Amino acid sequence: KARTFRTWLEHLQKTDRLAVIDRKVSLQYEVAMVAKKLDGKKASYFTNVEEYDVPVVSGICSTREDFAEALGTDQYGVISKFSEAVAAPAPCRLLTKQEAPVKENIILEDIDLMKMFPIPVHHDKDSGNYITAGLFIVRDPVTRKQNVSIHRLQISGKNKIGVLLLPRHTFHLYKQAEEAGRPLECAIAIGVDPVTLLASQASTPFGVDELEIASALRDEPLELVRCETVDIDVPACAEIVLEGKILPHIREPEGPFGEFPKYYGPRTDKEVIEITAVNHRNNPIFYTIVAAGYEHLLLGGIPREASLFQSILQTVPSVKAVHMSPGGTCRYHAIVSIKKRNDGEAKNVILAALANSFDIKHVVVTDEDVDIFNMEEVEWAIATRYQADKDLVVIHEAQGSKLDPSTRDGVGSKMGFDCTVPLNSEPMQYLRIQIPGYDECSLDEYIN
Ligand code: FMN
Repeated sequence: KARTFRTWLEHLQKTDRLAVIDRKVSLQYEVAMVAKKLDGKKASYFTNVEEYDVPVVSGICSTREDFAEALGTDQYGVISKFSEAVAAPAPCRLLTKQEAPVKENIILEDIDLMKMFPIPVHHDKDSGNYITAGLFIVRDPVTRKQNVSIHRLQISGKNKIGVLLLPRHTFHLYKQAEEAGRPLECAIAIGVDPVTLLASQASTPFGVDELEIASALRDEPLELVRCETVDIDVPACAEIVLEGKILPHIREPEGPFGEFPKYYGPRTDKEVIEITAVNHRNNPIFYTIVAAGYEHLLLGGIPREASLFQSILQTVPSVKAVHMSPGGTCRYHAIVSIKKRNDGEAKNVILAALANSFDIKHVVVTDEDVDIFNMEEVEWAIATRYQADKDLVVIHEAQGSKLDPSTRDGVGSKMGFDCTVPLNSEPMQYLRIQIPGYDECSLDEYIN
């Protein structure tokens, strides 16, 4: 089902989760508007984008269940399946050019991205048209390992792109190249299967190839093919692959751009990519992720949960589940359930969670009976199992997310709520009220 972008779309259509929009739509806001209205409900497939023959798709996975299904598991198996793949990446398989669908069309001259593809404008203050769903692939020239991530890409000219590279793996490789006076070669793969898309977001030590994590998640090698103008291997079934290089010592204005916290990231001088080749399948489909939609949030959230779970496990082995909730942008709020065995343990969970990622700002720890994917249950635990004088942890002046507007350029406070029941409490004090037979009762037997 989830082998390629197209087979996943076919699967969504068969299961009535693909809304086909034949009405003519504008690239400016209208694609984003309709996709956002369908967010969390259905994927959108725009067949008639003003001035373009190429259709646009958005929202291919906008619920946790969608990702679970693509991974061949259920909601509760997502984190363990992802963690296993991160721990044991598997090799990819290189196809020949003739075997690779993305090589059906290769364009090396007169590249004009906006003429070729319907690249939308999403939010009112966005600086222009953005590619938001491209796997950004680079290679470490020393180890020859590839690195994959997603970056917002502003169309700045016919074959020129402005890119936001936060200081992680891709940025590190770019700085190495720039210091040596060289460009960093890159490839951008648009329209891949949801499993490969999710794998691109894995938090791994430097040197791990996320495409190999995709192979492990798929239980079969991901098929790759060599690029034309750069020394990079890309998913052979991608809809579109752009090839290019990030230029050394050049910075140009990029942004503002509506980001995952539902605020704008600022306009500043950023790195610039020159595109040297375009590859695409016959009848390509353009794929866009509307920033701050569930798809965007979950893509970051699920791999973060896998990494967070492993961090807490080292400190408190009785951790049961973790949830980075959408209201917390799937980055800033961590909810953790544990089977408490020692007093004080929940505070250790708070410390471990805050140490896992600078993005995590608020942590709520509950007992295992609380369904942490149900935010009403979480609020109930805060309301009835928490006292601010002894259950609150506050840390001042720590590094947080620069995209959180309430921080001072990323510096701000952290907070943890211990909502676990004291181990020595009276049994009746925290006994949940229960109606015998409630869980098994089916209303159909009582109401026609
Ligand atoms: N990270 C950035 O540095 N800049 C971006 O513009 C950016 N945009 C993203 C857009 C989407 C839709 C998603 C899902 C993620 C985005 N990210 C961005 C996050 C990175 O892709 C992600 O953190 C990745 O795991 C980093 O990989 P690396 O540590 O191997 O470099």
